[in-house]
Amino acid sequence: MFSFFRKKPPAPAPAPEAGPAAAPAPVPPVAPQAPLPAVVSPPAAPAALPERKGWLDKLKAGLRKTGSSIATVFTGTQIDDALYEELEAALLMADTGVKATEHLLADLKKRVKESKTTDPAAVKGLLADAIAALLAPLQKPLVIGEHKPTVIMVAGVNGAGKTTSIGKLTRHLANEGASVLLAAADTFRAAAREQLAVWADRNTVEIVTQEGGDPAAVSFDAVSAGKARGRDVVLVDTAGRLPTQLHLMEELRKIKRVVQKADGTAPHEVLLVIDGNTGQNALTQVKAFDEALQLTGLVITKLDGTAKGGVVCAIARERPVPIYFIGVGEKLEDLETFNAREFAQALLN
Ligand SMILES: Nc1nc2c(ncn2[C@@H]2O[C@H](COP(=O)(O)OP(=O)(O)OP(=O)(O)O)[C@@H](O)[C@H]2O)c(=O)[nH]1
Ligand SMILES: [Mg+2]
Repeated sequence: MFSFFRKKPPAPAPAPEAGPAAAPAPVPPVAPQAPLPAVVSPPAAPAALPERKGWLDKLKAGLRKTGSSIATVFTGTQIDDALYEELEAALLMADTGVKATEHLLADLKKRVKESKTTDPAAVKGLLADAIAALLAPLQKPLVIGEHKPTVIMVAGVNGAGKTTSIGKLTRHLANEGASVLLAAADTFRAAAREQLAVWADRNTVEIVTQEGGDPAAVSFDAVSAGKARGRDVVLVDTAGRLPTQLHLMEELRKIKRVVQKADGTAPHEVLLVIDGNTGQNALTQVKAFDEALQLTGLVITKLDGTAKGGVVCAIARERPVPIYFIGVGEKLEDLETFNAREFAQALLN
């Protein structure tokens, strides 16, 4: 289950100033809607639910494909320098990065000392604690309903899984009774618009699209339409780009500015989607997109593949942007909320 929760809609925002884009198509006025019911998913402990367990197994299987050598470090009989050296190598191999690895080793040694354990198997449990503590600040629910609409802008490099994640997210939001409007701001490729339209179709939500249009103009229209039609969520899908493509990064900043012109409080969330298989480069992406857009959250996809997962520790240590969701497959249901403890356990599986 998703830990979305909704708060009461805020007081109406002041009318926006005229936007730079062509005036959006007139939208019929709608009667004010009743506030959405508060949906607060049960906190933590969902591991017993079969659905979540299935997801956890997928994550474990995915992380295990790396030949996960972290767990094998603890099969010996002694806690000695060799164990810590082996662990250091295993963490580095799993893309944890130098800084997070150093932090985890120091924290682990402290925990071992405090617990006075002499059993390597117990050290594994203590490492899980250390990783869970490191990752805890990244565990944060995506809040829907504080603003109407909640405008979520989605960015990332090519093929990271942006459009797929938007589709999955839309389905979960729709399941919770939220009305969703999609903005096809990836106007580069006709295929991209069509792909999003398929997701919109599957989820019976609306889509704002504009053939060959300007991504910022499409976003402006979508946010304006979302406001006028009283939608709960507007999701803006953008085209993939590398942080080194400076003009394309500037284009993202423009989309963000224009969205803000359509709604002074938006975007409420700026998400970066990262392919879990990107290794240490994922951290570079987080830093670059964060500097350009001030990210509010991350989605890490393809953790069912050969992802090593350790990079999540590097992100926690060096650029702790919350991870709202993780993707563990291509199907609609293969998106889950991030749980620090579960992830730590899956990493050491
Ligand atoms: N195995 C797996 N595949 C995924 C996951 N998320 C996305 N994919 C696949 O990754 C590929 C790219 O996904 P898209 O959603 O099109 O990626 P995108 O970021 O929108 O790509 P561009 O718009 O071209 O930049 C597709 O084949 C998806 O099915 C996941 O969690 N697991
Ligand atoms: Mg896409």
